[in-house]
Amino acid sequence: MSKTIIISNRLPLQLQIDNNTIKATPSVGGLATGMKSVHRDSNGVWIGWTGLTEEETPEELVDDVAKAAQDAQCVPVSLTEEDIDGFYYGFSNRTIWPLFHYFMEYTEFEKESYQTYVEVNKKYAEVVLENIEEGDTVWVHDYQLMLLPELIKKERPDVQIGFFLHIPFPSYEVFRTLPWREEILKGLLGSDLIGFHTYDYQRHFLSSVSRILRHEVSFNEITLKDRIVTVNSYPMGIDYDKFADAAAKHDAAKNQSELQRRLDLHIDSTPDAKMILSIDRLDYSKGIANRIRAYEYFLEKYPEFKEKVRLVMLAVPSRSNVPQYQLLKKEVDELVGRINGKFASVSWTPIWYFYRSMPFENLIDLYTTCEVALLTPIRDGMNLVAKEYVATRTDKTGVLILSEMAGAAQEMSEALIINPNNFEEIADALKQAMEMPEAEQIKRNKFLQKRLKRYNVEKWADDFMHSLHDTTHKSDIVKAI
Ligand code: ADQ
Repeated sequence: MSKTIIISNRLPLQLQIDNNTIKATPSVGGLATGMKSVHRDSNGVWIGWTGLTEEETPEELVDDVAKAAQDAQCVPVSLTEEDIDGFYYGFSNRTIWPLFHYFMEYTEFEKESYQTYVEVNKKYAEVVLENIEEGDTVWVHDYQLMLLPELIKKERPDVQIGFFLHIPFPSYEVFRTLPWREEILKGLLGSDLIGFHTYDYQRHFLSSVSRILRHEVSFNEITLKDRIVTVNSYPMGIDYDKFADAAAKHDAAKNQSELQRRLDLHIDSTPDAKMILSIDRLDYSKGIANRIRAYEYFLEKYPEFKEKVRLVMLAVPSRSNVPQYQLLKKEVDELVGRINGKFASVSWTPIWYFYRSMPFENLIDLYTTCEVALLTPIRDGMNLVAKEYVATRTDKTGVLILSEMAGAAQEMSEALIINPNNFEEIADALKQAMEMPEAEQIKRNKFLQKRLKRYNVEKWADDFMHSLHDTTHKSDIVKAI
């Protein structure tokens, strides 16, 4: 029976060693939840790294790692510390991530880390090739594995390969600066279908393929010697019901979390104050420092809102081995300290800053309690937090302020869309959000919710898989000609 093999840098489960035994916990990110149903229904495996390096895994636990992965229908790729250094912290996060998010000044071009990226992509390919059977379909995810499609196609031309990029694809003028631009494009073209979140990323990719590799490109197809590669956009959705149901249960719950009790205490003490929420990984692409400065500007421009607002900012630690992330952490700490010092009164702290990951229940507490969400990425492939916030607004109140640089902005025009570099616009949007009548909030969120519910993550995965299966027919036609 044919199956779908999913491949991503990390597996949808986290392995840890606790008391010399392997502990597995499921990952909760967008990719893991999104692909859950494809994974479950396809009787296929998910291939990726467990989070434990070879050095961290004692010899006697190697079989237990494989067993824990197998129990979750997964196959681990074994990586060393050196691999992770060059492949993950190196080429993926110091070259591709900043370049594809237009942070040229952070982009490092290092031959050694590219070399490790090549070697690690080969390690993934080895595991994939060991697990492929005739008629299987392969779905590769994200920027860490852009060479993988070609490596698989070379050995198994019979296998249907899909690739989805979760981050933006930059314009040709930016992409062309990459010393390994041809290798990356050729790697991706091993796929039969390449998917992006938005039409713009798709367009940028096609333009790079036509200018750098000189392949014939028409509309959304690239013609190679022996086959056609289809390129299309599939805006990723969320598990809408999971968020909406959790929010409905939250509203009805008698036993509230400690966080919710504390939030309620503050609401009781200042009933006419509003809470503005922001949630992201601590990443320079998310525009966190700019957001704090824009909030400061808002308090200066509209001082009547002092003591009437509170910015609740949740940042999840991320890639803390990369120097830019350490600098950003310092910058955010200082900004929060400075602004709280400048504006705070005995009864009011303008910014509540949490630097940690939070359990799902607490995310729901924050989503459902805060009247405004302020998401200001400088660049963002999609931004699922924007969608999750809207999905949890059970009574349809709440205002979403969203950067036009997030892929999500293209589908969420009822939000207040801002340019994250324009403090004037952000301050005015905050004022508009504070004063927006409830009827208008409801009207806007009604449209947003309807769209998010219809095009949820399952539909996204289904659409991609259907298109991937359709590409078989196109390539058969080319072969027949
Ligand atoms: P990310 O950059 O990680 O993803 P995002 O899309 O916002 O960004 O997803 C973050 C996820 O983590 C959300 O599902 C959110 O609920 C969760 N999360 C955030 N803060 C948390 C916290 N403190 N504790 C626990 N969970 C938290 C990349 C791209 C995005 C793209 C996604 C999916 O950069 O642009 O939308 O992939 O393709």
